[in-house]
Amino acid sequence: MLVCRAFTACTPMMENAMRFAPLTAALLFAGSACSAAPQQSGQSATSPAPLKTLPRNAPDYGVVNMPATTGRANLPDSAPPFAMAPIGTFEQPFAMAFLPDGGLLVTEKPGHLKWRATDGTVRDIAGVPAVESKGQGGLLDVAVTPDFASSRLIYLSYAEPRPDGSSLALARARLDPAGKLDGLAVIWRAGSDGIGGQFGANILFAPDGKSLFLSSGERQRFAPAQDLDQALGKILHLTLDGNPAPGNPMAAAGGVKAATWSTGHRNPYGMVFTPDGRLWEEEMGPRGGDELNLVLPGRNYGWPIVSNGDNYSGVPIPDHPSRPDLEAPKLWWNPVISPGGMMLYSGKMFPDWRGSLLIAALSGKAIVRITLDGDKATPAATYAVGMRVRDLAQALDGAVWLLEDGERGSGGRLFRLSPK
Ligand SMILES: [Ca+2]
Ligand SMILES: [Ca+2]
Repeated sequence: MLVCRAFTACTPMMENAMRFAPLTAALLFAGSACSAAPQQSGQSATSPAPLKTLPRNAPDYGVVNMPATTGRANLPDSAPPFAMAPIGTFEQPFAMAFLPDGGLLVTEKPGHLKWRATDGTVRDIAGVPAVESKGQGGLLDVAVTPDFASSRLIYLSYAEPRPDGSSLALARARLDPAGKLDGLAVIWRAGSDGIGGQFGANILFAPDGKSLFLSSGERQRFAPAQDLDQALGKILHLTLDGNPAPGNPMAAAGGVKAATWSTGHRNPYGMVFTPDGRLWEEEMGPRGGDELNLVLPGRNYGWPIVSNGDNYSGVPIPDHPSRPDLEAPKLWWNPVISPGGMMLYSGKMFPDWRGSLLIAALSGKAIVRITLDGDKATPAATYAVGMRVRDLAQALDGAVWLLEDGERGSGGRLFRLSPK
């Protein structure tokens, strides 16, 4: 209850602090004033942190710290080369996806799926599943199938209410042109029901459209990210029906293992395939530990054994170089930027951005642009926009649409970005 109270009563900054903190620290924060949120800046990127103990609810992996010295991606702000036109407002929006005709679907965490038509009118879509709307939970991602024009299928991820808390669920339904979901079916559940935010919940279709990837956050529970029998802190690779995809690294093992693509993630909010077939992923880390990863099948990305950040509770975590057997991030941020959604730009309106990753930064209040060259990622720009950015998407004409984060009771605006 204390955790819930803190989530609902506090400022965006407090929510930021909460999402990094282990539950033990969250309980501490809940009893204090919201203004007592810990500082997110001022931590050296390279100073070695003495290893004391891991959080009490994490196993002691017995590693010794070796500080990370490369890959820190923070840049000074650049002047945005775009103008921002407000074109709508939503209630606690979380994600958006374009339809082939240029219409837009927007999820709102309280459990509403909105359909913005090309003429700008917005209506509610009926038949959305019940969600647990609390903290970072609720109706989360929406994905439009590559063959939507013929199938009219969409996928939704959300916090599903369960007797003992909630579970990340993935559902599929047909979007009737009249504005309702037909044949909604839950095709996958994370299990490990309980409390905790950080669902991840990002849905990405494979380049051939025949399977999908789903990110599943570790829900502030640490150890499950390394437990191969729990679908938390993982990237899953599923068939379009929600079964383990054939050819997965542990396909023969059955259960959660058979569905697992990679392990050791914290709170992965963004995934993108580049045209060369590489899968890039970003995730919210603890204090000073946001990451951009190149995701390879069967690899372990280290959480909570290692992180280039440390816990908000003050407990250090050994940095990635301490365990070279675990995959290090290609880039990391300290101070954190709190990455929300991520997209790959491919349009004509911003020629310089073609092939760049664009990351929505929540606490960073910016669009972060990353250039890619094969398996190398380079920070290119941080465009300060003065608001928490929840998600980004590319419109048919190559404009970038930006969804502002909105707290309970206050709207999150939708903007169209075009060159200045
Ligand atoms: Ca990591
Ligand atoms: Ca660390």
